[in-house]
Amino acid sequence: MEEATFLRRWLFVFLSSQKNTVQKSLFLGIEQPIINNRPQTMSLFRKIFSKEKKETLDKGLEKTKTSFFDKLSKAVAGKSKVDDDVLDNLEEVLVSSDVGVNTTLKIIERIEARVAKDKYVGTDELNKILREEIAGLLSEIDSGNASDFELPLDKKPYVVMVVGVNGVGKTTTIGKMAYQFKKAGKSVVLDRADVTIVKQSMGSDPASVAFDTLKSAVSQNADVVIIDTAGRLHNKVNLMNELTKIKRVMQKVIPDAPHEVLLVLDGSTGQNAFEQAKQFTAATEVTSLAVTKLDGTAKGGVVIGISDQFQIPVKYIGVGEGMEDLQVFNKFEFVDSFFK
Ligand SMILES: Nc1nc2c(ncn2[C@@H]2O[C@H](COP(=O)(O)OP(=O)(O)O)[C@@H](O)[C@H]2O)c(=O)[nH]1
Ligand SMILES: [Mg+2]
Repeated sequence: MEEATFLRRWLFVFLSSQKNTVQKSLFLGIEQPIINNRPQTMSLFRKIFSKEKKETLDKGLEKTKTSFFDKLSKAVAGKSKVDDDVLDNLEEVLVSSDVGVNTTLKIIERIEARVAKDKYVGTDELNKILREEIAGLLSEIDSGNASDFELPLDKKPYVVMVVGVNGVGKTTTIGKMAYQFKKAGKSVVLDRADVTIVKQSMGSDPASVAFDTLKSAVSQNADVVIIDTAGRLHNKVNLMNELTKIKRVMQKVIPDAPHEVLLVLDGSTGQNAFEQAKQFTAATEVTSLAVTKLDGTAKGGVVIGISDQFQIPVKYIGVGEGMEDLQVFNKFEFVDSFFK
């Protein structure tokens, strides 16, 4: 790419994302190793989800999809060939769909490399190329075969600590997870609590509640324990102290707990979700993400951007308010639903 074009593009992306402060300079002069990231095209056509699940996903992504393809068609209007103009417009489309600056630049650079290699790439091929590059990007951080609510066999009870600011959908997501785990045959009897949910009310000490819950889960031989943490985010030190304390207390009962720290993000909050991911990953070791409310936003690109930028797999996505509307994230099905 010519330096001037690059700088122009970079400046645009920079200006369109005032809040994103992550090292943009990383992208100056770095070549993306495209060969290693060849998308697994074949897998895109394998059916992984059931018909019902697929319909739920299609419906949940409808707003994002419609908005994205409207913008995309405007971006290529009157063009037959992917040139610098088209790439500039595409960049705008991706950024305005909340894909995020760094990930957008990555996608654009990859497409640019393909265009340079193939010399003439028609705009009619752009969908296919985008789909492949996005799937390739997602496959860098997760294996992609997930579709069911499963638990590792060697951890019993499996302890999930759920974190995130107020209102993102933690409690709702936990309710759906509990429902799905039970449905997946985790021999759940709510009274005996094979799935134990703790709602930490204001005033009770979160760490001692977590301690009691783990104790009772162990004595009941539960399959999974899901700990709901309070979402008040006073400041980073405060948050770090609180989460560290909860972890330490849990480890008195189960030394390697929590087995999973699930950060819940509201997909409709765009750059705020990126900001929260930054704060929480700095405060504790986040191992997986749940992105909620994708049905309520036209900017579902946040899923692609956040998992790429933070290199944390998206494990669940929320595509509605019903119990069935929490899905195990599968990148192939996601990209497939998005581009079909
Ligand atoms: N449309 C939609 N709403 C959701 C989704 N997940 C959560 N919500 C709603 O978000 C609101 C806040 O959820 P809640 O679980 O109380 O958030 P918490 O404060 O993080 O525990 C509730 O009204 C939920 O119904 C989703 O995937 N789609
Ligand atoms: Mg809550």
